[in-house]
Amino acid sequence: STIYVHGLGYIGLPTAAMFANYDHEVTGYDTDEAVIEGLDDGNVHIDEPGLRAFVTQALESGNLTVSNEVDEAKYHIIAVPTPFDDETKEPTLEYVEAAGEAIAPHLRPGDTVILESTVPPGTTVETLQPALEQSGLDAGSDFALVHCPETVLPGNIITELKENDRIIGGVNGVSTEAAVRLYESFVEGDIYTTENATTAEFVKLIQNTYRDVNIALANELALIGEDYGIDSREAIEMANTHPRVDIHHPGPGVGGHCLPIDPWFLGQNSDNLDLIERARAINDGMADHVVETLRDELGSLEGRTIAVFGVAYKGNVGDTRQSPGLDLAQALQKAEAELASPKPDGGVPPSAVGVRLHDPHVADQTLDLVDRKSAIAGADAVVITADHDEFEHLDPAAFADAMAERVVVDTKDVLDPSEWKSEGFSVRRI
Ligand code: SAJ
Repeated sequence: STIYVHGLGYIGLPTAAMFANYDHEVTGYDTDEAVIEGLDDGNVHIDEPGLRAFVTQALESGNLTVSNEVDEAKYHIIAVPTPFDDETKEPTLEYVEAAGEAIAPHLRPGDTVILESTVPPGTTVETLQPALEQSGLDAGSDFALVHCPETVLPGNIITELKENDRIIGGVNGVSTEAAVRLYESFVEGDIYTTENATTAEFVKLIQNTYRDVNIALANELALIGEDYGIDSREAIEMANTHPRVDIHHPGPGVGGHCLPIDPWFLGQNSDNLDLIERARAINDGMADHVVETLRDELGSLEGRTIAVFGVAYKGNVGDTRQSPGLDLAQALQKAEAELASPKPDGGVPPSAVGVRLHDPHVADQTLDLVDRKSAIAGADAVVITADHDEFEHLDPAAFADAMAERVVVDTKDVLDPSEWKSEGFSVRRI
């Protein structure tokens, strides 16, 4: 086929289907046999609005096929994961390297290799290029090599794939042009080209870093606002009426597999991260702030039961990677561990904090999720940590009846505070 897509995850799969639905012959490849077998049977393994129908259309047209082997293609698009180790702050680039090594034996003069995975600056040239050049061909002169970062928002992937602008940076001009011609077949936004691949990698990372730092500012303003007893959300909204001000929303922390990670990618080969590292720490600190808010409301957390509504990393998605809701659960459990450690006077440790997790979008069996009713029965507080549509119309009267205490902490501004207050709730917001 014309295009080989390496890695059929939440970027690779929609991208493969997109090219196929725009009349290209596409083969989707993944090292995970289960993914290939599933797609062969028409099962779409990524939870994303509209994706099932979109992929089915591509498969049924015959333009998209899947394979568990790599073969020749005019274009190779690499969309493999680049997981990040939270302890060492190091990315794993071995999947990028492995994709390059898998392509090398099938690479021909005139072919084009495009890296879409998010990577630290320099990866296309320093990691992918040598792997591909094991073919004996040279990047730039024999084959085109390009970084073309994806910028789609989970929850709106298909629309954004088409409508967003694209940044394309090749190892030389010929490479860049080859990729521009390919993406022009479906991209309706503008296509911008950069001087080289490293610049394109950098641009992608600073988009997410900008958002992360901006949210950290919003979170810091929320804490300062509390000191002055003002509603920081209202204040931010007012500030944003200025034509050159665009402060993001505060919340329980920043989750997902992009914003909390990409700033660290930026720091892989630089010692100059300062504000960016502070921003990360501020955002990571929001879970502890929610714990403090609960302590403030409930006195002690000893023996309390807290219902956490939302373990997805944001509203209306089922993805729990770097989830603020789970971070909060962990912070509460840490509070629990502190409480449970033996007292210096040898007294009996107090009883633990109970945490119940509820999320209508998450199917993960390992998480011990409970339904709404079981989550709130006898609970001392409810904390909203994801802005799912389902949470907008919760009935405060039902919560008041079921709960032991009437405390709600809305970290995502989804509830109408006056409705809850009229049912006797103490309502805290971030
Ligand atoms: N969040 C806030 N306050 C806000 C906005 C978001 O606390 O004002 C939180 C969310 O609740 C969530 C986290 O930030 O926990 C990230 O959510 P998000 O919607 O900002 O972004 P992602 O991670 O779903 O997708 C981002 C997008 N990047 C930008 O908007 C610059 C998307 O366009 C990228 O393609 C994606 O990262 C990616 O793959 O890099």
